[in-house]
Amino acid sequence: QNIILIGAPVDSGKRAQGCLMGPDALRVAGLRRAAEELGRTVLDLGNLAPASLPEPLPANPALHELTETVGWTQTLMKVAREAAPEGMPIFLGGDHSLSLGSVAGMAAHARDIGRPLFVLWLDAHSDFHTPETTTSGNLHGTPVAYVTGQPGFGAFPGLPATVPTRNVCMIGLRSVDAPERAALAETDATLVDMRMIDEEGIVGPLRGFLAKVAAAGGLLHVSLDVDFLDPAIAPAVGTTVPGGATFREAHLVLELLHDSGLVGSLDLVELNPFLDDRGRTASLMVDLTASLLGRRIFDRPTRPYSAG
Ligand code: DIR
Ligand code: MN
Ligand code: MN
Ligand code: MN
Repeated sequence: QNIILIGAPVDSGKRAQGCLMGPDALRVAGLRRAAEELGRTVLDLGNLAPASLPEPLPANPALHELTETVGWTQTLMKVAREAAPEGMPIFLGGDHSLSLGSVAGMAAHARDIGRPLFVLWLDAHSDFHTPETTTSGNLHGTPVAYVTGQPGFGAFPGLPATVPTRNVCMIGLRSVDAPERAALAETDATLVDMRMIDEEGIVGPLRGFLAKVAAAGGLLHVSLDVDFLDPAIAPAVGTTVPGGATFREAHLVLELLHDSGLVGSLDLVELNPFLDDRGRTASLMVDLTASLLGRRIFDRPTRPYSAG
């Protein structure tokens, strides 16, 4: 299957700047070559720009850069839906507000082909704020709420298809704000926090979710926030939270995702190259992507995921 690289230098989703350099850092770290070495044909669409709205939205002091983020959402929703029939889109962020558009567009694509979209959110944060509950005003904390159809997103494009919260699995959680916790408690999303990973390992919850996706004939979108990873191995992110996924936990997740054959699209988000240390975070994100695309030590018998 072709790989379609989509540069999304979104930097409007939070105050600290630098994620606009993310797509180029991922290219310099060798993303194209890694995919080609695994036998993929790679098409790079270059870096996109946000749509300009006919009129700027009324200034809302509670929300940072609303107009620009809405413009990005329009652009990415459209490009995702158009690219997905041609291959596997990889969205090169850019901060996590790019997922407002990438996931909305992939949900529309999934509806176009008659399959349900599932979302795996690999992140320290749940990103389940709405424009009404956010206290930071940073819209990178809102994409899961938007794509699942929570209220308060009137300024954003209407969704061609929403993702039911039961189709969402979050792994790596360790920073969830009170309104997000309360709202998530009312949903049937699968929530895997770091304590669960400490107690039971990361494989069980992931396999359980993949079995559910397979049983439903689903298409899986993976959204990988740099801060899913422990800051010791991934310093290049503005919102580091201690106690994240280890090097092997992260690779194992992406290796299992490869074996599942269910992944249709990927976001690589929140990489801030200005904060990196000789490119090591960018390189790790590329290596993790290679694991998703089938880089492995030895072949193993594949375990099929089934309803049982
Ligand atoms: C935080 C940020 N919960 C906020 N979320 C982040 O500002 O609402 N997500 N950093 O990855
Ligand atoms: Mn900004
Ligand atoms: Mn995030
Ligand atoms: Mn995060």
